[in-house]
Amino acid sequence: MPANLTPQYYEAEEKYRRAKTPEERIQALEEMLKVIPKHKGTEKLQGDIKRKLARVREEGKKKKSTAKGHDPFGVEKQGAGQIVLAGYPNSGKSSLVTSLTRAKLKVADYPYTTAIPATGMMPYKDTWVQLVDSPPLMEDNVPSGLIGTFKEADALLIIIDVSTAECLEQYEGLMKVLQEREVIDLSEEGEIIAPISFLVVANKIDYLDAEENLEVMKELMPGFDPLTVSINGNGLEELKERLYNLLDVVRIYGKSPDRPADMERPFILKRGSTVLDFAEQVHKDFPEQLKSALVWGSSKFDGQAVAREHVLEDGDIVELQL
Ligand SMILES: Nc1nc2c(ncn2[C@@H]2O[C@H](COP(=O)(O)OP(=O)(O)OP(=O)(O)O)[C@@H](O)[C@H]2O)c(=O)[nH]1
Ligand SMILES: [Mg+2]
Repeated sequence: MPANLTPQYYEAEEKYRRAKTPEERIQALEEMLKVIPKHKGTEKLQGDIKRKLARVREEGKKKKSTAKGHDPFGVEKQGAGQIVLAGYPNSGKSSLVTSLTRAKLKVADYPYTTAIPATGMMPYKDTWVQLVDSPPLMEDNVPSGLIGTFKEADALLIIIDVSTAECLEQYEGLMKVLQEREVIDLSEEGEIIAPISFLVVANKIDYLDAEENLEVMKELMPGFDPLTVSINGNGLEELKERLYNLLDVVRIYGKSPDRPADMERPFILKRGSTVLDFAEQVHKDFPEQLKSALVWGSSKFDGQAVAREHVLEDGDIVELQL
């Protein structure tokens, strides 16, 4: 018997898919049970949802009871992507996250202020990028768990403090430890071939000797040309853009037939994703049901029917026809 699921049901299921916390998951599953059409054709699905609900409630309880064993270095991803900061003590990691997000983090003029990762959400265009502040990293001081945080990230932001003449040692030290721990890789020519995308910034450029320190570094390392920033505003707008670009994603807006597109909450997909990838993200059953899709943006004309393999571009509006 066909399930004949309603738009309300798919909406609730989408909420479930997008849920970040056990509480949100429970709420969405409860809603799915409430709105699912009650007939023979949905009995199996109702059973599945009930079992899922029981499992998520159980996991929620367990999580609470083992809260002490929570791993602070396993940072749950949120928003369009996760970027983790890496830098020497006192280089300005917490200050930068504070400047770019609304997070309130401890900043101090002494080293080793930050002991565990902390997050902040950076608004960019109509989406958010998650920034993760981290405890300091040095060759002889690698906080246990931090390498795992780097490897799980979508990208890294490497901070060099150019207010000090030791900025070159900082850069070399960071690169060495990241390479030794296989977060990044170096080619035989010494070029960075990182499996993870990253950006290097020279922070504290507002300091008196900063420009000079950076010049010395550039002379010693031809080709080295980091973005210069300072927490009082230098380069921060460009930094936001470069951070977002590191994620290499596109924003796609969903449209239901006979309704205007939802321009408030874009779906985030890796650049190069197709209509089929989009359908999969909206609902796991959609790729199978997909008959065609209408696209506004990357198509030749607005509302053009395109193939499943059509590559979507940033800002596209897509109406899936099932
Ligand atoms: N003038 C100036 N000061 C900065 C800048 N960035 C950070 N600072 C100062 O540098 C000091 C260290 O900043 P933090 O943000 O705590 O540095 P951190 O890298 O998080 O330090 P740890 O947590 O110890 O690793 C603070 O006194 C900040 O106010 C900057 O761009 N310009
Ligand atoms: Mg800090």
